[in-house]
Amino acid sequence: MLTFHNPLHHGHAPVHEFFRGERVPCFEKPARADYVEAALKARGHALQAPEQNSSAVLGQVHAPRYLAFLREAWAQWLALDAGNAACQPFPSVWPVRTLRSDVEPDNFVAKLGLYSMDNGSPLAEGTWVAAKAGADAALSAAMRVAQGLRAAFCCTRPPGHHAGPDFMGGYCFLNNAAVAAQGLRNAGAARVAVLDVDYHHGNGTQAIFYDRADVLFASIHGDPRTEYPFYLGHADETGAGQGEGFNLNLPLPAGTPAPAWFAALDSACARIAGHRADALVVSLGLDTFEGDPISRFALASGDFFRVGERLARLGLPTVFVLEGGYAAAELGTNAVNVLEGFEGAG
Ligand code: OKP
Ligand code: ZN
Repeated sequence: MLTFHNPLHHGHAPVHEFFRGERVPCFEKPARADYVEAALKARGHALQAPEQNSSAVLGQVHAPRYLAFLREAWAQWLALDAGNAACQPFPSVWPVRTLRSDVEPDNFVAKLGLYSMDNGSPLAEGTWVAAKAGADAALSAAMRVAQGLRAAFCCTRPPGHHAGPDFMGGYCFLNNAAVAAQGLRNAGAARVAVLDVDYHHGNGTQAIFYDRADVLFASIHGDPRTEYPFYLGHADETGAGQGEGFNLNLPLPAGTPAPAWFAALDSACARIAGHRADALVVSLGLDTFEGDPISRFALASGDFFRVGERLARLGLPTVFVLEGGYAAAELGTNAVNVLEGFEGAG
């Protein structure tokens, strides 16, 4: 499958995240994408550098002040205190209910709270450059599909589906799947569907398209009562305004075995077929794998071929965008199994 990779992802390499207040090594690490690239090459899939500039499309899915913040973030962090080059920034204050989020403070770590949904999305020196190149790769895949290719894959990190209109979160900064979907709309697709199969609900993608009828968002994920992102992803979130009926959440309990997961995939595919979409974007998280260290579904490596086969049966031009998956050494096998399952059923 034609794959656009992110040649700049290594610049996003924060050292630690927090678990129960303690520093632990980042789960979302450069080796993840390296493993996927290695598996793609080993199995004969060509890798290409991004060939589109996503700046304009980013402006359609993210708020201008958030994009400006992210672009300047590392420089502002360095300017805050001497010695910050060797440290990781951490938000100081989050503007929760009753606090104002319309006024952007000057203090960088306060601003970081304004634009963060969690304490677990560390910034590094190369975060903006890496995230921007990933969005460029996602748009590149979408444009090839818009031009008639059956399918393309965007192999990138950091992931994107938790990043909302004006916030980062869950290791995500720019919403690559939203960029792909909006790019397809701009290129003439009247209706687009985004299917998110990552273990974690794609709250950012849902938020970006929640009041729109042109982009259907469907997601299969761990029940937010017990799983990240906790504050979105329930079944009663069906869309708002014009977008009412164009959001489908299929939360499943942690520990759900593969057969029930595939039944949910059938339900999501039925809804997507009903949307009469012109194109499909798949937020391809592989953390549904039984060996994932931070997730609790039970797909085996061989099951991922069936995921690709089922998606191919929708018969839609399809853009795959890499999201999560933290069993790094198996990530490449699992990702390429989906892509080859899709191509084999094509
Ligand atoms: C991103 B994606 C584990 C903390 C997990 C957030 C998980 C984000 C997942 N100790 N924190 O959807 O795969
Ligand atoms: Zn995930």
